[in-house]
Amino acid sequence: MIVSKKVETWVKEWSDLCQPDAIHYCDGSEMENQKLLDMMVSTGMAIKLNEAKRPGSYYFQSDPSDVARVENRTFICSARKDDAGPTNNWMDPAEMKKILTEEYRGCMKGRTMYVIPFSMGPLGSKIAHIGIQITDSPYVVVNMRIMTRMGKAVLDILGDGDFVPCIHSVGAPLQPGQKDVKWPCAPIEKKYISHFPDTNETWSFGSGYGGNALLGKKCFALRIASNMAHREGWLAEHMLIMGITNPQGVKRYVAAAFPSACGKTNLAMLIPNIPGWKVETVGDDIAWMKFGADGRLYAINPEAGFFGVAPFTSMETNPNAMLSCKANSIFTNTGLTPDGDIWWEGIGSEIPEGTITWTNDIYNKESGKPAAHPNARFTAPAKQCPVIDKDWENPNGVPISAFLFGGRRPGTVPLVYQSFDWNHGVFMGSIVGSEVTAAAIGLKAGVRRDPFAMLPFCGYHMGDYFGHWVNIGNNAPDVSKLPKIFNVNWFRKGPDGKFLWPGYGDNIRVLKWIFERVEGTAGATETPIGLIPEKESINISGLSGVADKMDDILKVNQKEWLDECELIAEHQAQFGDRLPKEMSEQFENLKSRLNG
Ligand code: TSX
Ligand code: MN
Repeated sequence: MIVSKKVETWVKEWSDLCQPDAIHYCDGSEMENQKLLDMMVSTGMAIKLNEAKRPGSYYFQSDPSDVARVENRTFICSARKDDAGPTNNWMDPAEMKKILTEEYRGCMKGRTMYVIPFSMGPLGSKIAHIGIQITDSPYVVVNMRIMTRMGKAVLDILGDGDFVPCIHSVGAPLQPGQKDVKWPCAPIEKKYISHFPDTNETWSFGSGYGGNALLGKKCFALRIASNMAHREGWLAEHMLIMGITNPQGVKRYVAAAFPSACGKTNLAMLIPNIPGWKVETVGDDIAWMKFGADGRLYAINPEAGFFGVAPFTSMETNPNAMLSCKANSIFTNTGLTPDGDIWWEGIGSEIPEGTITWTNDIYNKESGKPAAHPNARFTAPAKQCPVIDKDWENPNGVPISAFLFGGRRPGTVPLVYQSFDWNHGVFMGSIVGSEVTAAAIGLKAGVRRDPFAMLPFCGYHMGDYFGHWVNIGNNAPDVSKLPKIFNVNWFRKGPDGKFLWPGYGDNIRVLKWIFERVEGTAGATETPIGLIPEKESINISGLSGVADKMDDILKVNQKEWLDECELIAEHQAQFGDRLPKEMSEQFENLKSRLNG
């Protein structure tokens, strides 16, 4: 492979520090991938799944201490603490680099250093960016091969150009003769997921799991890219992208941001319950957006795969996700059945006798322990999704007509409402929140604010981020072509504690209203919080028992919203003088509309 002097020098610098036994430049080929998988099977790190049931697929169990992103070990190392904002951990970049340099010294002893050139976005797209990840984890290599465009073709495009450097080590060097474990990693206090926004770098140490280790995803495509986008005037967002086609064949694309556990992947692959409508998937997690020459906002999915939560994904809740991981997929921390397939809670079938749990025990119902870890994942190639959009790899992206925000809100928030204008929509994004149970966060239960679903992913001050969204509107080439902004809530509950709205495939009824608002053909009623559907402008034909609930599903209650305002005030206060004046104005306007 032809490697530029720049890349060679950089790799030399890191291999001198990390002292691996060998260096391997990844070409991305099928043969290389198979060799790595075979090697991991032979060392016991991976299990090959039954070729007849799950062709080309592999099973991994992580260390029990390394099962999720570690937000308390995630750092934004901007020059000034103020620029990281109140919602990020900050450390001085020089200090962090000093600590990590010592951690990285000799950290790859007994291991191979893999050099992974990757593109976030279609190769050669003007919206795409190239990174190179150094890692000592072969598991990371085979996942990055699914999640990004990876290998030789990327270096060919890069030439001697700039790339985003991503350094990763599991932080578990091997002494001569020391036997490896199936999932090497470092203890929690040695884990660091650090970002240097001023130099576009990511340094990750100590974890092999998901967003901590597959650095193209949350670290680069969101935390670093949000900084690049802020400086350069584009958007790097935690959003799915989907195409919606109406029965007349008119197609519009929407992008949607939801906090975790709201079913973003399910929405991205939704199978409509009303005839003639079609949904196609561009992406399920991240959107990078820039204005096109025609003045519209265009989005690409920077990823090439789905890293989806497995539990409760089933042929009922999301057949397209199940079919995406039918083959050539990686499963981490699911259960493993005796016939060599995977199983998880909510997969839609009884657990086979003798299933092995993610902790490598034989499943025992009485223990109360699940077979799959709640954050168990499938890594599946996007191209295997039955409803992948024909333009999902279009280097120009797809034009976005609407933004959707939402969360799990058992009360207060109606099924859908539209913003009055751009800044009001930005305000709606800025107050996104989701109901969490006490167990999930170890704090008091209630609404957890997750503005734009970017709380764990915005690589700079959240107040400045709101300002950036305001600026995108102010600087838009043509305000009339900006996406329209909506908030949705599939999770409102009635007095009986039951969900009012059927959700899933019936959400197309809401998307239809949004589509028709974009086209200018559906009616809306003004309320203090925004525009809600006119009675009868949401199609509920064929839904039993919903007609009587529509008033509750759509109601905007003054008292509930005045209470909500108290929470919004608390939320806004944390941003201090970095809260854009436009956001304070929006809040004042909301209160006066509620009181008016
Ligand atoms: O993903 C979900 N979506 C979006 C689908 C496109 N979920 C699962 C959330 C956890 C990941 C939902 N859960 C949705 C939803 O729209 N709605 C609900 C709540 C709900 C749960 C069960 C029912 C209805 C609503 N069952 C019956 O009505 C029978
Ligand atoms: Mn996500």
